[in-house]
Amino acid sequence: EAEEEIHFFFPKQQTLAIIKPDAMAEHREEILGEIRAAGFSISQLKEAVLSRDMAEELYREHRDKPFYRQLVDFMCSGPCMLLVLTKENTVEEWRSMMGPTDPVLAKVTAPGSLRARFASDILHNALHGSSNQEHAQEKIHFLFGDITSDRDLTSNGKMDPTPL
Ligand code: IDP
Repeated sequence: EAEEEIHFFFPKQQTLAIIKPDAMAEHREEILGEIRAAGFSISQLKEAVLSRDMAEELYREHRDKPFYRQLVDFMCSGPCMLLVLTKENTVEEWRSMMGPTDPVLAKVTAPGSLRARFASDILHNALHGSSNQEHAQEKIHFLFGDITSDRDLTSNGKMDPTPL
């Protein structure tokens, strides 16, 4: 009797990841390496200095938080790397790979996570990742516009910086 192979197809999902200004100089190549090693496809990638307006829009959901102004200042303080990551369950997997928001907590509960390793404090925490699929789609569209081709830049190494 022939064995039947059962395939489960999970639709690929996209998330927005950002290497924040604090991690760009020292840790960007290592972070990109880890992203690739974890099996994410990097379907979009660009380096940019966010304008104030863009940072405000990116974190619009946090506009009433006490740290909103600091957060916007920080996100505009230098170049970021903006990435669209594609994988199964990518929103959740990328958040789990980043670890908790506060590196103090991350070091205790997720010592191998990227924030445990690379974040300085709860504000300067190295990385962004969308919290759900709806935000991911909205912010990807905001930062990249209509993505027509789903390029896989995973093995492409470096790209020329593309200022916004
Ligand atoms: P997340 O990035 O882990 O999803 P959020 O609560 O969505 O965390 O906060 C967005 C960003 O705002 C954080 O990544 C961090 O940079 C900053 N942030 C969050 N909480 C605080 C805080 O209590 N003080 C200062 N900055 C904060």
